[in-house]
Amino acid sequence: MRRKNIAGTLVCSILLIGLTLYLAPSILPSPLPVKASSKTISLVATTNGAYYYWNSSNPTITVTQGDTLTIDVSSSNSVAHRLLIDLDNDGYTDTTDCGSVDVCSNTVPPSYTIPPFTINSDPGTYTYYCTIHPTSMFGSFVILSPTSSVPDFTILPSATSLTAAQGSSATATITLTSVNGFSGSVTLASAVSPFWSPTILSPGSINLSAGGSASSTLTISTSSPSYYSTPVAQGNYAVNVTASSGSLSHSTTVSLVVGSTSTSPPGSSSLPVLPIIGGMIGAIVVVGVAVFLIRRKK
Ligand SMILES: [Cu+2]
Repeated sequence: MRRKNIAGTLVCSILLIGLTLYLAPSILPSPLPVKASSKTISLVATTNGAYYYWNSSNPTITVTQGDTLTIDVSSSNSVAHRLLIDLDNDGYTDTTDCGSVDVCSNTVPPSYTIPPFTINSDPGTYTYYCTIHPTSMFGSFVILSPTSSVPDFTILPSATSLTAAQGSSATATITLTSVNGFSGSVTLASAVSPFWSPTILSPGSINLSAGGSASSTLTISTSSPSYYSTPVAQGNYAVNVTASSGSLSHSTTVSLVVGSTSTSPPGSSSLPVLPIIGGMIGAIVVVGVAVFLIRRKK
């Protein structure tokens, strides 16, 4: 009896794990946008050859709107320097807006720490200076939007699996969607493996507008190509569709099952297989737990 209980527990556990894995993809959270954070940067006035620079090379400072920033300003020499971040784009000469719009340090040396402040200015590229050496000590101050990152696009087929009889054709819609403000021309290409016939994408090039989406129709003919005497063989094929724009490239694969002209293609059952399996697993788990509990009572 004891051995049976252990076996029952084991079976229930395995079934529960199976059910969890089956349900998991639908309950996983989607990725979150980049969030603002607290940052501390340090700028040191240094000598490089005949000129003064910030940190030897005037590095580009990149922050995200909403960030809380602390800036440590210091000098490696005895000459006076003063940092000004020109957030209203009126140049380094106007120091009357220091502390209201522009962010400024006191004169260094000695070193000075600008107390933590929140980046509220619009995303964009600004300039930071030394108000005393503005022709050599200046660099870019970039504010990124907190919600968007790199402009990109996604590719999504209307179906991941297609079926077609020999001598006919199969179609799917390929949808491209702009992400993070992407806009531009995207070129589409497709190939079937193992190779047996060309595919058609109409249109073959899509102009995406920022935030928009557009589609192309993928058609795969299973008619015998004119240079073959035999029709396209029955079996499983993979159709790969690639969308590219500049250095960006994304692809998706649609599986294709070619069946005979008279019978239904293999594996093309119209019954939704996964939900049925899920339901069966669920039922087995319920029965298993019930049997286990009843036995335990005895
Ligand atoms: Cu300076």
